[in-house]
Amino acid sequence: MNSKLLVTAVLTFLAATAAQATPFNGYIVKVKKGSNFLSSKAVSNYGHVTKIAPTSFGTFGRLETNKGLSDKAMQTLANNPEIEYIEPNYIITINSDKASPMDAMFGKQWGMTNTGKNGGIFSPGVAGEDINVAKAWDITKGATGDNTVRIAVIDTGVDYNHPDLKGQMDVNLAELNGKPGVDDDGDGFIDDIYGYDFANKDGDPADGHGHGTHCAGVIGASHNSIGVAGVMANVKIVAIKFLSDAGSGETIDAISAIDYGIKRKVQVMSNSWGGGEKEQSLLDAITAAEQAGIVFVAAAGNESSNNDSTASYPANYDVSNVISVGAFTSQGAKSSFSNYGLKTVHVTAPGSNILSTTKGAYANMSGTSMAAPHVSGVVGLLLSQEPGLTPAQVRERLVRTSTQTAKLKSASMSGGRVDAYRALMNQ
Ligand SMILES: [Ca+2]
Ligand SMILES: [Ca+2]
Ligand SMILES: [Ca+2]
Repeated sequence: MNSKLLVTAVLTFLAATAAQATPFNGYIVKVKKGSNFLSSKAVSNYGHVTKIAPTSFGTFGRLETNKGLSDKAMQTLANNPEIEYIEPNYIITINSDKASPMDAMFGKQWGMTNTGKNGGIFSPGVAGEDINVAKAWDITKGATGDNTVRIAVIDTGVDYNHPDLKGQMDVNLAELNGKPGVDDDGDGFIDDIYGYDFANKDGDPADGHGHGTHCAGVIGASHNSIGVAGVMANVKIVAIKFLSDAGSGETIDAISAIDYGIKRKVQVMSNSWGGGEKEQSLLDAITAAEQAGIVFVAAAGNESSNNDSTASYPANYDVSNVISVGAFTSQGAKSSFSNYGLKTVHVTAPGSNILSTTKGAYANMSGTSMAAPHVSGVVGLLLSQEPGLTPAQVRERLVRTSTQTAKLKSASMSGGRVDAYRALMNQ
């Protein structure tokens, strides 16, 4: 009787964590009267009890683990006759201040919150030169994103098993629960659970390079107490690989990648790649995405050149859904490598010395490649709040609500840096 209730409680908790990653520190275990489970050897199979609270309404322990508990471990503990229940030990903050993510490395993410000290070894940074996203997260509705927003990372793949990304992926359940080697959902792609790999023509978009995983982390690394925090706490990332593990690819595969994103009904495509000349096929693919209402965010390029006079593709395709993104440093200046252009680069975002997820780890990377996913994340936040916006309206909003600065005046059309808070508030 009792155990049935406990199982329900566990399942409720699992559903809750899937919906939103609320930060917590270990687990609260309530033991039954007279139990010495908290000081027993059995508990060490799961972690360490670092706090015991004996109260008038029962005895509770804080169980800390290195990696969190698996669903199976939660179930086993919930079924233990000595335990009344187990649940996450949520972090509680005062209501008047912003709820900063508790992620261990968040303090190093200057692009999210620039403290003037976290810009890196060579440049401590200037406080406030960031995308103002912590303030955006304070707005209640849609402020940390929405699980209905799907963002395609079109790149070298994504490490979908990364502890900071595995809960953030868009999972094709028909394939997950289907048969290997069979196209279970009949979409034309075999075993495409997390996305697809157009470089190797298979259903596994794992990232052998690290670049795509870095971009994915900027957009949506889990707000979970470990590692880094993405612009969006709630998001569904689709991994679309067309660049090889060496970091290069072909247009033919790029257009397949875009087509696949349209089929997966993503709202945003994040593109941190470029090269080649103007091509009709790529223009057609981007136009098809536009007609499907998809925002196409593109890195402006890393040649330090003016895109108004020397076009960089795909950023320079003149389609209303393309948002071309240049990069700025922790000092608020245009990154030296970043392309610029008052007419053809729309906005700028953090791109120098950016900490994010990489293949099984974390690393700093620099490039307009890092700036673009910051913008993809902000677009995701905006579409969570206002799902009816057209790509052209999204672009106009980001340009108009950017915070203008003297240092970025001639870097892009916006004359400043993307501001998540102002974009969401439309001010
Ligand atoms: Ca399929
Ligand atoms: Ca299958
Ligand atoms: Ca995290």
